[in-house]
Amino acid sequence: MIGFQNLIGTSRVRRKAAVMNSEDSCGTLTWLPVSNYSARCRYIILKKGLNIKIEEPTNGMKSPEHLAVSPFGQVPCFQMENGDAMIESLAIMDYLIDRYSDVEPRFLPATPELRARARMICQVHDFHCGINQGAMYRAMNSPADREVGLEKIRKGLDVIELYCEASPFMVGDDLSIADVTVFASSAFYVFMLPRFFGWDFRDGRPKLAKWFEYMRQESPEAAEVFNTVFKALAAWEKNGRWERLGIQRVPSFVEAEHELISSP
Ligand SMILES: N[C@@H](CCC(=O)N[C@@H](CS)C(=O)NCC(=O)O)C(=O)O
Repeated sequence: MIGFQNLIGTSRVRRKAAVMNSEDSCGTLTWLPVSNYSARCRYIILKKGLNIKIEEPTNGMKSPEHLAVSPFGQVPCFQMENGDAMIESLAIMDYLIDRYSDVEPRFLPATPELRARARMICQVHDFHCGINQGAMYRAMNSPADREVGLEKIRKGLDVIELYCEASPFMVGDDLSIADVTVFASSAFYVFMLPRFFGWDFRDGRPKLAKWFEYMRQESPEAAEVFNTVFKALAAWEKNGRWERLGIQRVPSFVEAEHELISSP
């Protein structure tokens, strides 16, 4: 079991004393380092400085132990203080934001309109980019199917570009679930798209490019979340994941030093 305090010790977050000092954890997040959906929950946990245990599935994703708390055999899932388990990362994020609404940052834009827009961006991400993300790293029936999936991700990103304010956040003046969601997945886009498919998610999307430059430096927690996913993908590549799929690195791809984020 890894408490976040063991992973990162330099949070500038203002914390509620009861949350910081409690010996008892306020729940358990089950995750995998490569999981972007887990990463967005973890971002909130780290930024708020919550005393939540973070652990990997007991005996693997499809074990009876994990299926008992996560019926689809997926991550993330969250076990609350009262023992109830919940799945679906958006719901977990909502719960953490609501339950710890008095702990900064609140992840709530200032008005109902902005809050609705933040959630809309999350849902555009989930229903267009997230649902098709396997096209970047899973076996598909054919190269044409893979291209269809990638095209849907492109279209989802185009729509997110439309709504992104880059102010510097996605929406309004505050960090929100929209930033957390797209930033967690940006580790996927930065790692996989240029290496294996020859495009950059920022190209032709100036607001997303500006927003990403800000988010890269947003906080040590943001950097930690991004780098964890990125390094897990690098381990996948080292283990031959894309070779086994018959996908080679794009010959012109040049590894850039600044892809991993140095902690601000
Ligand atoms: N809608 C779910 C999606 C969760 C999901 O797809 N998790 C991935 C990891 S990022 C997973 O567990 N994949 C393994 C599988 O589906 O077998 C959520 O938002 O939590």
